[in-house]
Amino acid sequence: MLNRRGVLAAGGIAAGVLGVPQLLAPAEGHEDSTHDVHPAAFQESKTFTGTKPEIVPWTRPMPVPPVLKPLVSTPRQEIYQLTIDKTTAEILPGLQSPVLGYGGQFVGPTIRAKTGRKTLIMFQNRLDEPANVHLHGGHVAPEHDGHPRDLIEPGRTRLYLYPNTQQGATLWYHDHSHGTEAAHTYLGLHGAYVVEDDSERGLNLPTGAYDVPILLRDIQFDDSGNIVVFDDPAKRTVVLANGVPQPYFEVAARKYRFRLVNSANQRVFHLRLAGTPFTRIGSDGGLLASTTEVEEMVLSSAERSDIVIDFAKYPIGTRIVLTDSVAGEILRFDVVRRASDSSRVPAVLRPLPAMPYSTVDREVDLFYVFKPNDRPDGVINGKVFDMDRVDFTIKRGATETWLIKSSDPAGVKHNFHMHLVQFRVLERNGGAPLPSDLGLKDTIPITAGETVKVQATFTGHTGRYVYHCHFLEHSWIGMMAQMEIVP
Ligand SMILES: [Cu+2]
Repeated sequence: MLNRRGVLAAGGIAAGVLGVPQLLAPAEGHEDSTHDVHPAAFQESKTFTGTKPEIVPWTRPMPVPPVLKPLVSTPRQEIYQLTIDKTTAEILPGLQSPVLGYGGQFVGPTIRAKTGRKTLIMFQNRLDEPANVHLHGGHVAPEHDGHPRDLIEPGRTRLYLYPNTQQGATLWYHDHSHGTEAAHTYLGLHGAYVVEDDSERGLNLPTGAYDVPILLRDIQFDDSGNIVVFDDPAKRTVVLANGVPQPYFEVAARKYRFRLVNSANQRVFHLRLAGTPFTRIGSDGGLLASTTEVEEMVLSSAERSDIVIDFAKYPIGTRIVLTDSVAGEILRFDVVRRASDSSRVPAVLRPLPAMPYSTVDREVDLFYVFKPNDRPDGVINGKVFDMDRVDFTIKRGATETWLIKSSDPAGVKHNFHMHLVQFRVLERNGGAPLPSDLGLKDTIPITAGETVKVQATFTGHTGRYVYHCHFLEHSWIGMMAQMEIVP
């Protein structure tokens, strides 16, 4: 069912022992004894044999992924070409690690789309195994959604059409190929996709060079500096900001909009900013109704948060460090120069769409099923993902309330991502939503014992889409299900 071949097939990339139970998190007393892939096969692909270079904090700048240039640009559509490559990246200083990358870049180029103008991207798969592309948070037709069954075979190309009929938002694109999505995304197939929206111009938020995506993720290296693909996620202790560990980012003393994306396979960031609150303006699906201050920003895998930091309040020479409760210091902003600034951060941003009356209630339960002498299954409502099974049939246009819960016996953290729609969190554990639940959402964290009530309206497209835990090693072992939107 699950294809492990792909884990290997990232050729030339070292991986650790396929300790799947550790990978899946803390299952006390669970013994792992079976592997579909012999660990020796991983060891053979190790590239580096010396000593892992030391990361010296704040010695390298944070790169800003370049914006992809269209081949054709008209007011109605833009056409792009992008490869899916094996490549290398200097993640540890002085070592070129074998990775995967869109356009040959470890953090893929940023695609800047516009509400009301189509984006067409011809992806060419230059890997030795199937891959595909999912626009996370995108409202797209099923054949362009990167459904796990829709693969781009090696050497082939596939055209993806993104209609951009949704409001401005920070989305991202990553691999979603069946059985290999976790390895591919971890090894580098991820990039930002920003939907710009002319209707937001009047707000006068920071733009241009002052609007910067920051993709945060983690990675594990062995003692020689080889990337470890599948081991205990707690060992993914190296946190990257746009592909570099502990970089600095030089800023002018003015306002910046940062689009934070948690692109880690399975991690919940708890971010803080040098004792000052974050000024939060956007979530997964676009702007919040109003600007919100938060002391700590919780961001689980695949969630996004747009923030504004006004560096004008700091003297030149000030250094402001972004920290995570587990990883510690991950990124430093260095205020290096003065700059004029006519941008603003309005208190009121954009009203959220009205919520229609919900007519259908559903329940979704994410958990593990542990088995003796085997890896656990990830299940939703007791079932392992089956591409040929439709779990929920939904009438197009319907508004539904889903109770998302996790009765996980091992107390494992999960999260939940629904394709096609942006939903709203109505309640968490019977009470008010968390600050991180505000606005339009497509992904939320869900810890064992929690219940989260969300509401979604399934407008537009018909067809089959998946919903799943976005801890990608969890969806990889089955914690995914399928809905079909019918006319
Ligand atoms: Cu999970």
